Amino acid sequence: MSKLKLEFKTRLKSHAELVEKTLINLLNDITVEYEIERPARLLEAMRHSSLDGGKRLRPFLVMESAAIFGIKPEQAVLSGSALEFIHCYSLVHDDLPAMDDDDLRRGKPTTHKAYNEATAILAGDALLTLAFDILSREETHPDAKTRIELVKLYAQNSGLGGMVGGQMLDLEAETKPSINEQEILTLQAMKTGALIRCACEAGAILGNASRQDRQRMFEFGRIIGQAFQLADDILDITSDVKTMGKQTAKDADKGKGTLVSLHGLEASQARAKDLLAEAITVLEPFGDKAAILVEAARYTIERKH
Ligand code: GRG
Repeated sequence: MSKLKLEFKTRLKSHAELVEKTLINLLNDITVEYEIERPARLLEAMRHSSLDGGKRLRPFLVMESAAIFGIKPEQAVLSGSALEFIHCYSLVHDDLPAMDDDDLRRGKPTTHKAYNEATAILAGDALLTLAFDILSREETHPDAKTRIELVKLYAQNSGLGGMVGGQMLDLEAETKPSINEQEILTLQAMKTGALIRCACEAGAILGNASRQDRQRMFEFGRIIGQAFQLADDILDITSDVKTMGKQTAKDADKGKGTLVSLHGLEASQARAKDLLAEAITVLEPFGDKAAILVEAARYTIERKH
């Protein structure tokens, strides 16, 4: 393994540990400022939904994007954790019977299976709102304008014109006889890509990057968001439930339109490689400072789960 790959793996692990510690702390029993009480069952369901699992890719991207602009992991971890909570909420709601109706997530029973539907809905709601509480806190960033910018970024990427909107398009697509490439790209850019792009741009915001550099991080995030979903669609076919910790072969079962179903496996694998090359080109102006992010892009595409 190359020295760089090893460093990437070490950082992926150490960032994930820092995120885990932070999430545990954010979900402790003690109420904060305006809270009245933290109901035990809801807190437990939120812990079940977010602790001890997942690759923590989104917070990793926040921390490593911020690192390019001289921000330490400890200074970016709260923003990363807020994004991870939004991601976890989306998984909990996506697994509900009204949506994907899944029993397994991150190798564990889904939240509605471990608790019940009502509790899972509330756990998702509370994770989402907690994310915005975190963003508003001074510990997240000392400058209030930066915090507002983060709030706007997270809200717009996770809501109507981002992830939630993408999920709506995805549900609608299931009822249509066919879906074309542009429709697939749009819904995937929203459903999955938006949070990944958000992670990369958040790093630039935390680091007070120039307009041009922020645009570069936006572009990098857009490309790897697309690559991430492509990899997910490929893994849906080539991997198994044990490796993924979630049900596979779902897209084909549902007759779901994906780029893989449209172009085939080989062409999709080639497209993923092209996207990696594009992502690397975008990072070129940052030189060695972006070496870990280049590895992150590689990992996004070559990951096994
Ligand atoms: C319900 C509002 C709402 C949105 C749902 C996230 C999502 C949108 C749907 C999940 C369905 C899905 C499998 C999408 C493919 C990409 C994806 C988000 C995979 C899971 O992300 P990973 O691989 O998961 O980063 P871990 O568990 O590693 O965090």
